Order: sequence, then structure tokens, then C-alpha cells
Amino acid sequence: MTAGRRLLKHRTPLVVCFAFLLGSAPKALAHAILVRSTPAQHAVEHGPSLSISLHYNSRIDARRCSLTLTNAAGKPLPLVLQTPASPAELDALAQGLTPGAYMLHWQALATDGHITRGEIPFTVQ
Ligand SMILES: [Cu+2]
Repeated sequence: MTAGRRLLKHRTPLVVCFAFLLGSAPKALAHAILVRSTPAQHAVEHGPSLSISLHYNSRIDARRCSLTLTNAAGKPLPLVLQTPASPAELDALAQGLTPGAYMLHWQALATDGHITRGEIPFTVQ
């Protein structure tokens, strides 16, 4: 009885671990989460041209992702999408940037069909 109880005590955290691995972990990993970016959040960059590169934790469908750059007034500015260096990356080129505050809006479609989105504020000197 004592041995059985001890075994049960030891088993409980394992069950919790398995439930986490089977339930939440694969779903969370399948979503496209931004791992790092250029520009980084609140970065100060030099213009007038800027190479934009967003790195995700998983493969994304680049054809169905969107990237929008807006200036301080909220006006969208042209972006030229570049061929990504990896399937987990979104690359673009912005040109003619004058000093000021900008916001990069991204939306990514992961291979599991889920969409994630975010914003990266930055400044051009
Ligand atoms: Cu997902």
C-alpha cells in the first residue's frame, strides 16, 4: 500500500507532462510565432531604404501572409516583397523612408491553417 501510494505520487507529474505534450504543445508549436525581426520592436533604423526580415518559429505560407508598413499618420507605404531566405521567414524592402515613426503590421498563416498577427513599431533616423 505504501509502495503503491509512493508510485502514484511519482506518477502524477508525469501524467501532467504527457497531457501538456499531447494537448497544448503541438498546437502552440504549429502557430507562427515571431521569434526575431529586423527591424526589432522599437528599433532605431537608418533610411532611406530598409531591409525587413521576420523570422518565425515554424514554416509559413508566404503567399498568404501580409506585411504592411504605415507612417506616423497611418498612411500605408509601398513594400517590395523579397524571396524569403527560408520557409519560416518573411522578407521585404522598404524604400524612400524619411525620418519619423513607423509601424510594421504582419499577418502570418502557419501550415496548420492558423493565422497570427502582430505589430512592430520602429523609428527611422
Ligand atoms: Cu495553430
